[in-house]
Amino acid sequence: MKGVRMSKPVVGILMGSDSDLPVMQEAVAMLQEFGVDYEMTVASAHRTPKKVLEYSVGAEKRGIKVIIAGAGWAAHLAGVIASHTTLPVIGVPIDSSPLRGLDALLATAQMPGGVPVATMSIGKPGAKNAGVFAAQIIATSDVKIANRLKVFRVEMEREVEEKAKRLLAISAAPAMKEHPVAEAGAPAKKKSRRRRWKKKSGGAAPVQGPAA
Ligand code: RP5
Repeated sequence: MKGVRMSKPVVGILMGSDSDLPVMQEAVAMLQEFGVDYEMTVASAHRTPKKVLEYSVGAEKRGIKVIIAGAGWAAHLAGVIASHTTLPVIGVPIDSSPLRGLDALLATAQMPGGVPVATMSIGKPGAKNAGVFAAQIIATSDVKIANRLKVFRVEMEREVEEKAKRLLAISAAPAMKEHPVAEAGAPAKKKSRRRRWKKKSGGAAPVQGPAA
């Protein structure tokens, strides 16, 4: 993948391979939503260590304020970047290996004291949060972006309320059983242990109390 660069990027997005792009695209979408300028390229801690070093050392001087690093497998990318810069580094563990990102999560999160990586959750939601989190950092000195983040929260709240209203309407309707959410809903109520015992023995169930 060729590097992508906006006019005055303040967030740098690095990923270990172009195969990580479908996940990291979520971070890009968030930065675009909040109007944060970013640049993006492929750099691998293992395959192109010199590029990672050069990028990390030069980023601050070029005006980058936050670095997002996404990698899969033994994901050392975010940690290696963090070791070369004091810029905040956000790590996204990518679910590209047979271990479905658990390896990348541990490799990204388990940094030794003194060299932090703000580790997001595995995969697309993590990449999305990386974009939001980077915007939140930039927003500490940019009121326009701060306001967009506030609008984003309000919209999220409204969406959840709409979902709740839809669910209420479904549960009130007679055809509720046909709705997939309702069908997959609460399992049939289990009889209590006390009632089951009573039925089996034909007598009163024992009442649990302190041992004599
Ligand atoms: C990691 O290895 C990359 O971040 C990617 O998730 C994974 C696989 O890379 P490719 O073999 O697809 O290039 O370094």
